[in-house]
Amino acid sequence: MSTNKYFPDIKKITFEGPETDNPLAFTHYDEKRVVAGKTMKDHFRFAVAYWHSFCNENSDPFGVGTRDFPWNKSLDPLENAKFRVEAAFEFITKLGIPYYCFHDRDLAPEGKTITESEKNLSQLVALAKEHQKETGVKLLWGTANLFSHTRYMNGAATNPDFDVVCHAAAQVKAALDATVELGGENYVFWGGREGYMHLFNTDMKRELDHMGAFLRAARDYGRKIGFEGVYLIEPKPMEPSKHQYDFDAATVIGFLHEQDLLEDFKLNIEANHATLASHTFAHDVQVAAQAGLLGSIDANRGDYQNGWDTDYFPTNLYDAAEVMIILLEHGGLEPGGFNFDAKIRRNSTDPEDLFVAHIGGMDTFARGLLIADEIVKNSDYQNIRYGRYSSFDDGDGKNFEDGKLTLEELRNLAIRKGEPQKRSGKQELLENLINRHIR
Ligand code: XLS
Ligand code: NI
Ligand code: NI
Repeated sequence: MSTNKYFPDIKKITFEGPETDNPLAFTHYDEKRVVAGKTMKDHFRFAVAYWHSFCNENSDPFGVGTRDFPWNKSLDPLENAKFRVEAAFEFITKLGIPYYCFHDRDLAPEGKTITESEKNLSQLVALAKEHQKETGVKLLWGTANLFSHTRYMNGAATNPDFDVVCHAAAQVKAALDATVELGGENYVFWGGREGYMHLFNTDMKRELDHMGAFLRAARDYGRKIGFEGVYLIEPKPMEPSKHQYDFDAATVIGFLHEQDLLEDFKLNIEANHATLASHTFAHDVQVAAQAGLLGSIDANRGDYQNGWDTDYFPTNLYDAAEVMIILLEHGGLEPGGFNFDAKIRRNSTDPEDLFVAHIGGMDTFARGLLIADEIVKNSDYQNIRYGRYSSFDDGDGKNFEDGKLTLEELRNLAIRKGEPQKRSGKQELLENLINRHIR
């Protein structure tokens, strides 16, 4: 373990099982336990989000941050960034989570010039690399923060000003260099400011084409420097822009087709972004998975009453089980994982709260996996769900699926077959069946 300075009261978190009342132990996440042919560790590939856990002091539009950051010891932000790496790796190893994710600006502060920013980042990358080597912790994905700085107020890759696009490219280049240097398995694009506030001042078609050109250039550069991982686009429908271009999974898949990016890109589905788009978490996971494009997951949850990106830690077993069923049916996430893009609440100010929150999230998904495995293996769920389509398995139904029947032929079949029988959709039966397994 790297240090014992920043969370001195916390020992290594271990699995104690469902009966424990120790809040600093796992009840269900047992990294070595094999479920459906894989260890829990490999099913989830859980990651800590550097920004929420180590950069976000929990300020909100109404007040300054409430968290104490013992790693902010210096007046020099670059020095603090070095302490922050130490603190992060202490947390990560104590929690026993195998991965982390960062934005360039989480790891190192922006300098006065592009070159200075690049230097800052490479210093911190070198340090993070040492810690990774020492602890065995790995980088799930890197990304560039193309939304906080004022220069991006009108967009980054979709900015109407070419100079800003160049600046964004410089940042992505450095973030890709950092990701490759640290052995990152994926690279994420979340288009925070890629969208518009009003159509009156926006050439949407041109902006979308610029985004495509930008992503193709980034892809080519990454491949040139040896990035073999997956590029991920993270959909979100609104906030900070009124209308974000990467609205939801279906929109992004259409965009990837149109811009010829399907070979290299997949999706990073965030629970709270799916719900902001008026979908369920499971809906967007399903849309991505059935297209063969489910890359990774940002695990968090929204709030039934609040219409913004609350980024709560996930605690909903029903949602977790539903999503884990989809993952079991579609063969998992690798090289993606479950990144906790989630933050503790503003009034959660004890150092242990960050541990408790992650433990809760990991246990929720571990339970979700156990429930899903039971449902898939030992219930009628799949038979009822997929059995509804059995009339397409052979005969004319199969011919239709294979594109062999014309509209006239279908019409003639309708006459021959007569009025279809009523067939129940069995929704309540399935809902009850799922609930019976949630225990
Ligand atoms: C914000 C996004 C962001 C991305 C990474 O809503 O979820 O955190 O995951 O830029
Ligand atoms: Ni996210
Ligand atoms: Ni989010």
